Amino acid sequence: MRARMATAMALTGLSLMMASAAMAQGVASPPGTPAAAPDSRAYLAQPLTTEIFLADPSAHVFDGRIYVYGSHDIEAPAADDQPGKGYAMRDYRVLSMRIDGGDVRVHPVAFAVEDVPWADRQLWAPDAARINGRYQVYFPAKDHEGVFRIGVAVGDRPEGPFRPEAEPIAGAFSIDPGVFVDQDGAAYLYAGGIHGGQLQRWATGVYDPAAGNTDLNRPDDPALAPRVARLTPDGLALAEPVREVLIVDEAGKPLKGGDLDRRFFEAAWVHHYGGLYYLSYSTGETHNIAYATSTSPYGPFTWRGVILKPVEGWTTHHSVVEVEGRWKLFYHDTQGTNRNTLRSAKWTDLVHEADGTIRTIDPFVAAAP
Ligand code: FUB
Repeated sequence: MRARMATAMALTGLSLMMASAAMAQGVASPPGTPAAAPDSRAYLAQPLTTEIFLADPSAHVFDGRIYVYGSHDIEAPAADDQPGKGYAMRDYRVLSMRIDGGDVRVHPVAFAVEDVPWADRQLWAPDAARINGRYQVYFPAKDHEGVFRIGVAVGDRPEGPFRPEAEPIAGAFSIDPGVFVDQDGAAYLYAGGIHGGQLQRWATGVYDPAAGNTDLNRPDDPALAPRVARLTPDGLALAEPVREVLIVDEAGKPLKGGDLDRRFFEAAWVHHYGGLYYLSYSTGETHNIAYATSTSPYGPFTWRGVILKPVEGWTTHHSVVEVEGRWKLFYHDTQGTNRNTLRSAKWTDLVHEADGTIRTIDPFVAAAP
């Protein structure tokens, strides 16, 4: 908790991230400049690369190599006229590395906002999947009316380049797409994020800007939930209307909007382990990566606990991936920058316990004496 105090004190939600760049203390170190962890602690892991800033890491293993798809963070002018405006990413870069973490490569621009006819700005957290032998990147961006939509871009190689489709995916909206390919080959698109991610504006199924920049402001009602839909076999469209992914407590009751320690904020990710589907996500202003389990990819998912305690920086976003029999957590923090919008991707081991829970990870360790 103390780790992000410098920035979190002034922030209450992604809706205020437009202010974050302006208020952030300190100057970004150029990539390559290491930094000490706060409070005499040490970071659990180091950035995968210091060549660029890469956030929201979605990792996949393709043909024996790890590929990390993430947001390419850049220095952007701060502004406070729009939630999240400081997160002004303009292109995607893919990182790849050997299974053991060696031979890290940052590949050339995979595609840029100029390549996407429908998109205007803010290429936020992407994911990728291999479907029918092609590599497809799913990504959110604001359209020319300022509405977050989700697009797909297709390539022949895992590192790109990718050709964006001319239109966003019909029926998909908000941010943070995550694609889960089940054992039977069916692919599911999860998405959503409240506050700057605009999910609250889709509560009725129709976009309503009057719903504002936070949530529904109904703390005793069920929380806003991520959306899911099965994809068509080519992965380019939804095969069905999106539905809500319900997250419930131990008694089967939906988590409430005011349950800030447990309710969904953004960054939905699904993996399958030991016969269960695991949905993990950021809790936003409480800065945890939480998880819930289900026997169906559609849910309902029952809240189980915390995978990752708060990292340095306001946002937290992750992926959970099996790498040749060992499970890994990919995540990000603001090591070396003290800027919420300049983040670096990291990885560490993740342990599934025998009872189906996941061992909680602390992104800090005690510093050596
Ligand atoms: O990187 C921009 C946004 O910040 C992502 O879409 C969210 O998940 C948060 O990490």
